[in-house]
Amino acid sequence: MAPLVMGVLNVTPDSFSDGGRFVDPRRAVAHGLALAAEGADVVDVGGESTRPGAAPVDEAEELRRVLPVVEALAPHVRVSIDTTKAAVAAAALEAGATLVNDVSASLHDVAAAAGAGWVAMHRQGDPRSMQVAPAYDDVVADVVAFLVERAEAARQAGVTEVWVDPGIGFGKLARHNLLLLRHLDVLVATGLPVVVGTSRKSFLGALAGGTPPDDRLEGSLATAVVAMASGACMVRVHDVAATVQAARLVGDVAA
Ligand code: HH2
Repeated sequence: MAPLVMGVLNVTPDSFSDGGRFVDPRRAVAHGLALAAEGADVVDVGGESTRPGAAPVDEAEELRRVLPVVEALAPHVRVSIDTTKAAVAAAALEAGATLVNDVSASLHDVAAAAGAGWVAMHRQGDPRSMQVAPAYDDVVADVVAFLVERAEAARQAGVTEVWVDPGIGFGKLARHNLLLLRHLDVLVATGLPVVVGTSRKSFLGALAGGTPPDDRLEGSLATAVVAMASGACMVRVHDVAATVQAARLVGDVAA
C-alpha cells in the first residue's frame, strides 16, 4: 500500500514557509479542499507556529483561527489538529477532527477521551530555545526510547491509533536530522506507524546552499521518499500533489 500523505494547512501569520497565506478562514478552507483534491489523506490544521523562535499564541486566538477551518473541512477529508493545547485539541475533535498531531507528545488523554488518533512527536526544548544548542548522547536511541515510552502511555490511556514522529528540525542540528532519516528503520522496527515531516525545513535549505523555504521541493521530495522507502507510513508535506505521486511510486516499488 502507498504511504499516506498529510497536507500542511497553517492558519497562522508566522509559519516558516506559508505564514500569512491562509489567515483568512475562507482562503484556508479553499486551500485545505485543494490539498484534499490533490490527494492528501489527512489535512493537518495548525493555528500556532512551532518554527524556531516563534511566539506563543493564546488559547482563544488559536481556537478562533482553527475551529471554523476544521469544521468546514471535516465533512470532506480527514482532519488532524496540530496543537499543544488540550483545550484546542478537544474543541477541534468536537468540531470534526479525528487525529491529534501533538508536537508536545503530551495530549494522549484528550485523544483517548474522544476516541481519536494521536501523533506523538519528539522534540528537545521549546520553539524559543530548541535550536540554540541541541545535544544528544545518541540521537536515534534517545528519540526511539522517548517515542516508545509515549506510545505505551497512550495505549494505557486507551488510545488505539498511535503514531510516532521523530520530529525532524525540533531541537536537532542538520546532522541529527540526517542520522534520524538514515536510521529510520530503527524506529520503524518498533512496529509503531511512523510519520515524518521534513517538508521545506531549514536543514534542506542549508544543505542545498541556502535556498528559501518555497524553493525546497527537491529536498522535501527526496527526504520524503527516503522516509517512505525506509518504512514511514505517512509523510507531512506542503507540496501534496508531487508527494502523492512519489508515495504511489514508492508503494508500487514495494508491492
Ligand atoms: N513540523 C512542523 C509542525 N508540525 N507535526 C509533526 N507531526 N511533524 C513535524 O515534523 C511537524 C509538525 C513544522 O512545520 P510547519 O507546520 O510547516 O511550520 P510552523 O510550525 O512554522 O507552522
